[in-house]
Amino acid sequence: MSTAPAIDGRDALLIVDVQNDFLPGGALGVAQGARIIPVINRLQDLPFGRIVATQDWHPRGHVSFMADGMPAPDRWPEHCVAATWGAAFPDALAQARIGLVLRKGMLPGIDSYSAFHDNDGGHDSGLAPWLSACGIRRVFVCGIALDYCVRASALDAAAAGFDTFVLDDACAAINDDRRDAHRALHDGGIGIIATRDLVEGNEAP
Ligand code: VGL
Ligand code: ZN
Repeated sequence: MSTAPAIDGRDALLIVDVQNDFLPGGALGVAQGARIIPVINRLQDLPFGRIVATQDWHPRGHVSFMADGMPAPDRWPEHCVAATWGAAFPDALAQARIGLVLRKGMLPGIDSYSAFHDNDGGHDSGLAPWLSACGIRRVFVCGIALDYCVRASALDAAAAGFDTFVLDDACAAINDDRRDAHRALHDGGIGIIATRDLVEGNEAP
């Protein structure tokens, strides 16, 4: 059990890819997707200094889309095409406190699971220096998918020097078995915590 860290202005919440296409009814809908939205809304009531939301935002014909419906590693059904309904935030997601929306996966030939850079390690998004300039020390990550974009973003946040936590119950996973993702996060020095602990830890006595 991790202790619940008290949240203040030096903490950031990173909401990864909570978009219609990753929710039930979307092109790459993840079953648990709808359940995490009220949890993420509750998290946004904590006194984070910055709340950042990413959007997977692909051009038509993006390299990550399966050709001829052929399954392959890192190939997916067409999803989150820029400026379509599937790429939009769901109406149920609270958006008033989101201070930065960061779009990724926009280049046709390379995918970007992480909010920090593309899958080849290039094209730094500028997120790490921006968070540092805002005085952020710790990053709390939630969203979709735990085993892809949440995992990659959390590992990069830790690699950039932020104390990093993943809110496990505020994440939806593509694979039902979360063990690989948890192991990778743990090996990256990332704390895996529950939203309930964080919220309770921040309630006035
Ligand atoms: C994601 C697969 C393809 C994600 C994005 O947000 O985890 N997964 N594009
Ligand atoms: Zn994608």
